[in-house]
Amino acid sequence: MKDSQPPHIPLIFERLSEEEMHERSQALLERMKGRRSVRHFDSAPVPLEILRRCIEVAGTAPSGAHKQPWTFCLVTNSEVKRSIREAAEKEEYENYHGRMSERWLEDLKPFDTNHLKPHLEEAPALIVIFRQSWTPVEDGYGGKQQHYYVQESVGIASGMLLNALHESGLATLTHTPSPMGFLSDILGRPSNEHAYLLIPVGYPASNCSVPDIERKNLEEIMVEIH
Ligand code: IYR
Repeated sequence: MKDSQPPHIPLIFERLSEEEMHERSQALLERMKGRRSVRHFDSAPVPLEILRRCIEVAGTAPSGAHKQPWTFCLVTNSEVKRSIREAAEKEEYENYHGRMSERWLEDLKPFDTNHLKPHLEEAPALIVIFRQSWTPVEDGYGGKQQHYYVQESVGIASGMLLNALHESGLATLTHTPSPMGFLSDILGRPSNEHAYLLIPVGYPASNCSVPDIERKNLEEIMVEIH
């Protein structure tokens, strides 16, 4: 059994004044209140370097045993986007015409969604997040390195990606066509990976509108125990 400790290094941490903490958290709240899911994109291209940097931000997320169990596929190729749209619409047609409950369809009415997904072609970029349940180990026997808390880890990284993209001036949609197996086929991902989230990214179309919905206020989402 190994008893050696991995090397530790001093933490770099800047302790801010309370005033600065207030300013920063308030400014972030105002920015984040403006984030909306967008379903109508301008087809103008977005700088790839920004997208890559945002994915790098997502890759700073914490993960179970630091396994970093994620792969981000950045897609701008029109033919690949079209294939993804066609496959997503096929699945969504089944969802909207039988697989989703009446109650579910009722709950979705304010969002004006249906099985048609033009945003998958209109958005200049799609980021498909894959979760890795394990990684292959080079032991000559087809070994597998197990991953832990994969859903939680990839969920956190996805949230950080949405935040980074919004902060960088881009609009997103968190899209979960279901089932998502077609994304592995189209993007040629290995069997240890499963599609987790499909995120169209771009600028909103000039005539873009969003549902007039309200967020729960702080009192509704928090209980305090002091
Ligand atoms: N995946 C379908 C349906 C859908 C489900 C939920 I929950 C939403 O918040 C929005 C849509 C679709 O993308 O249309």
